[in-house]
Amino acid sequence: MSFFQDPPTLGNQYDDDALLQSYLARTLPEDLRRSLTDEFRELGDLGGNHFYQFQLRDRLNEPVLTQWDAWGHRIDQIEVSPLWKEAEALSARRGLVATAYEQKSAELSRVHQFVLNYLVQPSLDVYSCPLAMTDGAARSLLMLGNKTLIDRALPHLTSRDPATFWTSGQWMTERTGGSDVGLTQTAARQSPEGWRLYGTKWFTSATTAQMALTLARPEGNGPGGKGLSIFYVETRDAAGKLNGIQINRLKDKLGTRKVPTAELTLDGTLAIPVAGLTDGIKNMAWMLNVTRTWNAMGSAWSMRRGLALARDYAQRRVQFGAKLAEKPLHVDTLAGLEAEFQAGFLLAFRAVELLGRMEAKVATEQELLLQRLVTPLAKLTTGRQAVHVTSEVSEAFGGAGYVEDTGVPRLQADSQVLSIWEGTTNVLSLDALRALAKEGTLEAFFHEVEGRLSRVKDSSLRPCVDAANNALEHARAWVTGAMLNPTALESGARRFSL
Ligand code: MFK
Ligand code: FAD
Repeated sequence: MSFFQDPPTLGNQYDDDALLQSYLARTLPEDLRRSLTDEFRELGDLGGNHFYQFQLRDRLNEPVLTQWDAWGHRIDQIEVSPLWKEAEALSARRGLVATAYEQKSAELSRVHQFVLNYLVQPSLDVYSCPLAMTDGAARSLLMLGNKTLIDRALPHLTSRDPATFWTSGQWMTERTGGSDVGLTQTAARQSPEGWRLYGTKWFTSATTAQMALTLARPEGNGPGGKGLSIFYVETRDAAGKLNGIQINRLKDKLGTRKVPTAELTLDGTLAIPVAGLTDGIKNMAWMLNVTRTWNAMGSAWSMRRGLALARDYAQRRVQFGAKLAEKPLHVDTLAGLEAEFQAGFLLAFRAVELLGRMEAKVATEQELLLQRLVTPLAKLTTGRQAVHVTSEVSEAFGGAGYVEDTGVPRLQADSQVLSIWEGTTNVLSLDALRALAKEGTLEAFFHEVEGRLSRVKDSSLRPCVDAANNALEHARAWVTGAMLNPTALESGARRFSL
């Protein structure tokens, strides 16, 4: 009889996740955890069943840009995939952004929000990208305090009604540089109708968004990030006409192929300064803080999805007379990946907890310093982990892991960007050093890690605790020594951060 391999399957992504459940038992007060369990289970079901199946069916659909209509009008319409359309409605209804702003779980609202996302996002083909930027825009508007723009946009960005929900873009990167954003060439000029922007944005991912926050240099301003201003842009007018924006083309990318990443020309785009006419990069940092936290969580949920599939497959695939799940070397390989994922999960959720405490205004001084440091560390560490783990997951499927319609290679291709966008590993290592330079941060960091190590009671973990303490001592000695030598500090930043 011919043999056909059973494909991997997923179950309820909440019920199946022992790590998540133990984390929630430790982190949420019992009453809160109980009150959220049904919601988590519903999202776990959507992530493991309906949307996972939808994702497999939707595999070949990609965004399509139509630049001209039949009669020669420039229209620049992007049609996204059916899965993305449903993901947008789901995001509003399930409060995938709103939960953080409603603050029903007080300082744990960010944990609440990111658990919802963790359970469903791996089946939504990187719809997390526009949501991350939407969340970042909402937080930026609130922190920058422009009341008119808050009144105008916040109800949309945090809406639970699909009919009124908006997403936001984040247009920073230009041809001159995505790391060195201070080189931005887009100019802002006054006109009778208000400020207008002229320039090219080289990577814009949420191109179907209703609004964006972007950077431009008001005429007469000096160079660098200080001479830039952060602007609010609505992409279309009430009639649906683009606001002085041309969508030149969609990028042909290795992964994130469902994300309509485009190149834009801004030619007289009406825009409103959000917070004065200088310090654009500094003001954009609120956005980066939130989107980098999303990135760290995105790495965690990508690793988790890969391992859930690989573990299930190991129960189904028989080689050399036994299931892979019974082959000691395969088990050891998956266990190593699981350990890496669990470390990334806990680091990402630590960044989430600190963000939530900061936003709820209950963070201590030490926690504020820690939050500034842990955000880039979590983003850069988990980004590299996700690239490694999802590559190993492909290998755990053998040849099937290289064949597109199994859905496995997509996970690897989509993860490759997690260490590039939102600041590369090197750029974030340097950012971590800048954070460390602030007085008290180093002490806050060591206090946090030492405190956690001292709470480990299980004696079988003693060797791990000793190794971690040694690494900590090594890091302390390196930072103290390297502080005296700027070149050593910069060239060693990545080794230190990872
Ligand atoms: C699941 C997936 C979710 C994610 C989806 C996302 C989709 C993709 C979207 C993107 O990729 S959007 C583009 C993201 N781009 C970046 O992340 C830029 C990477 N480059 C950097 O981060 C550079 O370090 C930076 C542009 C910030 C350096 O520019 P500068 O001109 O050298 O700025 P500088 O002097 O370091 O900082 C200027 C001010 O901002 C300083 O304040 P002061 O003026 O008071 O001294 C800094 O302290 C402050 N600042 C910079 N970075 C900060 C920050 N403050 C807080 N947090 C930060 N991270
Ligand atoms: P470069 O800055 O040229 O970096 C090249 C290399 O140099 C990297 O390895 C980097 O680590 C290294 N490097 C740079 N500076 C230093 C340094 N000082 N020391 C050591 N090493 C350094 N941008 C947006 O604004 N909005 C978006 O929506 C958006 N979407 C994106 C979607 C995708 C799929 C991708 C791939 C990118 C997107 N980006 C977006 C752009 C992204 O943020 C940038 O590509 C990224 O920040 C890197 O910038 P760059 O491409 O100019 O690389």
